Amino acid sequence: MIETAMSDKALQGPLSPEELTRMDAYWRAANYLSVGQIYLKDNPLLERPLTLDDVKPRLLGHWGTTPGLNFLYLHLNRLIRERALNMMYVIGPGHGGPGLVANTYLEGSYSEIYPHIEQNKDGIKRLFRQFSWPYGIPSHVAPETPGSIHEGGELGYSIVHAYGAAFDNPGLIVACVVGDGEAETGPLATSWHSNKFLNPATDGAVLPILHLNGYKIANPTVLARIPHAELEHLMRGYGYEPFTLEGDDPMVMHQQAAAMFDTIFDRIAAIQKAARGSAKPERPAWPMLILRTPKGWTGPKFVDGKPVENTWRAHQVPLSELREKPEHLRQLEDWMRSYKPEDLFDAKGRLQAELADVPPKGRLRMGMNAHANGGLLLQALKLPNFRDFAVKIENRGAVDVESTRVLGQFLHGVMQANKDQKNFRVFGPDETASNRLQDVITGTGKEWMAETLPVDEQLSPTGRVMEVLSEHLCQGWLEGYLLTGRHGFFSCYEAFIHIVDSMVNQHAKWLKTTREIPWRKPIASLNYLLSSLVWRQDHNGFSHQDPGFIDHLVNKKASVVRVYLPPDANTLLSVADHCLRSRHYINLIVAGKQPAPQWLSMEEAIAHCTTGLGVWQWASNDAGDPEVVMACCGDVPTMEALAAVTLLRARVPDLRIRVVNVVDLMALQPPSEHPHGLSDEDYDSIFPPSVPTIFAFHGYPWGIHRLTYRRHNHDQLHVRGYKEEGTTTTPFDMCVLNNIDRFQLTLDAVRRVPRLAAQVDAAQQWYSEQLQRHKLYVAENGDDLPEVKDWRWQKS
Ligand SMILES: Cc1ncc(C[n+]2csc(CCOP(=O)(O)OP(=O)(O)O)c2C)c(N)n1
Ligand SMILES: [Mg+2]
Repeated sequence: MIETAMSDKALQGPLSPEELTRMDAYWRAANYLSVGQIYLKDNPLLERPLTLDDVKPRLLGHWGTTPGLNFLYLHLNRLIRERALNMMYVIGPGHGGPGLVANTYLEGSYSEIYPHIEQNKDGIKRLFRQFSWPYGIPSHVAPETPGSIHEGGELGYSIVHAYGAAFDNPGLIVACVVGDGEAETGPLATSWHSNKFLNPATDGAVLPILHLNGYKIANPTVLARIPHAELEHLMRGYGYEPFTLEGDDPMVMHQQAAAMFDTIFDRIAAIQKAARGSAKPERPAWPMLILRTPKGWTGPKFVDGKPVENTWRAHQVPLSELREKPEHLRQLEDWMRSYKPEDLFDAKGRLQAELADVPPKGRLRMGMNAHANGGLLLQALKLPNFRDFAVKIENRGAVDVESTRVLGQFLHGVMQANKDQKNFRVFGPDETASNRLQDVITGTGKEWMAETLPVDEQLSPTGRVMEVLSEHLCQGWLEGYLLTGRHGFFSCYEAFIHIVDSMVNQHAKWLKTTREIPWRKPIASLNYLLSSLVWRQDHNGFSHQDPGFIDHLVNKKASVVRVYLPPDANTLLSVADHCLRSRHYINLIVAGKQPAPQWLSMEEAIAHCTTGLGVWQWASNDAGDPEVVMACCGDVPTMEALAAVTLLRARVPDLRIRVVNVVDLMALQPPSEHPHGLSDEDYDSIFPPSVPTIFAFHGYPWGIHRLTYRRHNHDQLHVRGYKEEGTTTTPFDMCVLNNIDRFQLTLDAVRRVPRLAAQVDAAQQWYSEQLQRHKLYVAENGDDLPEVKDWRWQKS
């Protein structure tokens, strides 16, 4: 029989003395198992006095946030059990990994997923030993942790992930713990606004819980050191109804937490009921909780004479010199025994039977929530036939089309086909229409729960296009949406996608790791369209010119990233269809929105995308034996390369030119590096090792060198690309500034083909004249030379 002394105050509240006793014991069990994971490799139930042999050689982990996380998990468990709620958790301070491992172990989900971690003494010993241990489990709420979609390693994304999970999941409640340090980050600060995009009738609920333990690693937190009223005003200003729970007496806190959570969940239920019975749901003031408890609650109060509990010193491992200071070992033992493990576990190491009913059962356990293993719930998208959206090609390059506008029509088809299934959304930082995808908005509108005015267009509380001027929110919402088993598409200006570089890193890590965890099922890929490209920043200039996201992604694990640069609308359609069907990748599509020539019929486009790169026979005259390969990747570089081919033909009519276009960038890498890599034989037959290749690339030229440095023709590969020269100027002048223009490519070819050595001086002279003509013309007229602007492809 577990017994606990109680003050009068602790008896006041919704919990009966028995339930209060049980809940506190359960919390102690979670805290005990958390401390055990950080410190012990043996003697898991403290059946004998603790010795240094029981302690891990390296003490790694974070205690400070953990008792608060355990407290919240406990009280959420009670709500789930009493109300049969469908709830998942997102833990911003995911460094409190031991707490989540402890709780999923106590509720049984951990042992179901990892049967070797049994519900007995041996199991607890393994549970302790594996934590932060080589080839064991990481110290954070990692992909290995049951019930998680969020590692919380890089702080700032908890709320945005929680909202992404809640969209289109009307039955789901996402409890989201936000660290008070985490709350200082930019992405988190803007994430509160997600409530303007959540429809209480058709989406689920997010309960943000600000974990105000007062400290970060080495400092107080801003939100803990402003007057409490100011903090509540801040939350009200963000549109929430704040509830505050503050204290450090566990029994009193349990009662107050139970009462407050009852009120909060009544509020959520009332909001949803009202919205779901209304023709026009309004934006409610959703409840949020401020939990003000000590950092390192219930841990050592003082160590070496310095205060630890309720200070930043509690952040990681409060007693870290066990080997040097016998006093520390004694303190650790006292600390662990203060939870009374002998009351919590039976002689075999099983949780006492009377505590077994504290957590919910089966699928209701947060560690077992199917939404947190989104691949389990994933339904394939219904895709219209992308061929139906094809651009007709009568004469190659004869008609200009905005390729992304065609994509927008296809995406509109995708949106309509999945209207009832409600598992597809498009995200963008206020640029969907600017990137010419506006057709996707038609019929469904843009999600908007804030005020609307008569001047507004296409805003709707049930919109499926998500537009907010925060790349962080777009990225994070989409990640949360994908991780819970849905599909999406993110379009962004090329230069500004770098804002989420770091978030992409984290998502790529998640994908890489989960691929290796058998119980995690594959999820839909994260699809990017980058448009408003470096070469066509007519309105903006240098600030908007940066193709470096390609380089950023290429660093990631080959099993995770795919990069496509379709040269025209039909290849773009084929690539987009492929990406929407794919699983567990990050797909990057780079395609222009400006009117541009169209090259391939639909069937040719499909064949080209299937091989990833190939010879464009219709543009080549090499008869299988080229003297020069003109390679290109990206829409503008493709046009310049083809224009250079026409100029070369005029200068050297008998020059045997091969044109190669690359649509799948990773095909350039050897297959040992990337699964899309062309075999060396195929590569050598396309880029013969002894033949010079002039390569016009959309991005930074070094990227191509890096991908091909092991290829046999690498010494013959000469790449032109963006080299950080730019301003507000004409489209062709951008090419000239970066030496990727047709005149330069023509000169490059003449220079590199040995047979043309005698012509190099003349070609150099011609090149200088062209540039002079170009410069004078654009400076005088503010526009490109007519022969450039009106250039059209001609076969001969
Ligand atoms: C973006 C980011 N910057 C810095 C860190 C390093 N870091 C890890 S924990 C931490 C303090 C977090 O404080 P808080 O959010 O209050 O968490 P808690 O107090 O609950 O541990 C910091 C700065 C990080 N993980 N992510
Ligand atoms: Mg904190």
